[in-house]
Amino acid sequence: MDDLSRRFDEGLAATRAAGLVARDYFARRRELTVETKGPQDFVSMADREVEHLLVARLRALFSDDSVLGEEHGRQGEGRICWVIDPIDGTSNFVRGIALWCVSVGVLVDNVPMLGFVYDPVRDEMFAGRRGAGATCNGRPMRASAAGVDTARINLGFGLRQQPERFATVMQRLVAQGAEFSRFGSAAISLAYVADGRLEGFWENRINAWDVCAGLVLAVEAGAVVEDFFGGEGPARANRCVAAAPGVIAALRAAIA
Ligand code: LIP
Repeated sequence: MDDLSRRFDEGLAATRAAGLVARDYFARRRELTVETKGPQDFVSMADREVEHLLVARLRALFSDDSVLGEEHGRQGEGRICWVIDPIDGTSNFVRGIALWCVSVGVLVDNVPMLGFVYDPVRDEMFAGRRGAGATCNGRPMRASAAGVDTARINLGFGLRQQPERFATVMQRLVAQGAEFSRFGSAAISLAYVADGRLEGFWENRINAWDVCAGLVLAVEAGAVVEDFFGGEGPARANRCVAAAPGVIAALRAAIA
């Protein structure tokens, strides 16, 4: 078994186990103390504990690998890096809205190679490996074949973004005939683009842990994806663009 195959199997198992722990916290969310890291930026013990469990498990298995997590930052220097968002969609999670997931990606020399997005409420495991396809609970995924006039594109908005710019993109999409929505979970958005449930996703300044896994899924399902990591690695917030082939031109025109 090659190195990435082992990481695929272990990463999938670890993401599922983490999701089940997160789901238990979700069921008891009224007992959680919710803190804010900044305006509209929530965190609770659930995020910290799930990340801690994932990091401990993955580092015990792959001690030479590095890890980058939303809550605890970077550990290690290895060229294989596990990029972890313990709960993507924390704002939904703490409000009791069942639209969040555990997201775990693997970068090799800053190229996203593996991705796992697990929605434990719906028991949907989205998994992908670069060059080998992407699946939802084992079923191969394919990006949508729709054109812009039947497209729905998810837009991400964080406070790092200028509201005027966000509004302009929304207006331009609607003017081209597309529908838009906002989920509050970039990882679920990208998994849904991969599975043809949505035609696109855009967010202007977003962190690597929100999108690393989902980008692998989208690429492998045949969506058009912009290079997020470039030569710079996962340290910097960047723009995330992913869309079905028939919609990418309209999305690019809207965000130009
Ligand atoms: C959040 C996202 C959301 C995005 C925010 C934020 P968190 O991640 O995935 O969709 O708009 O910028 O980063 O904080 O829930 O992991």
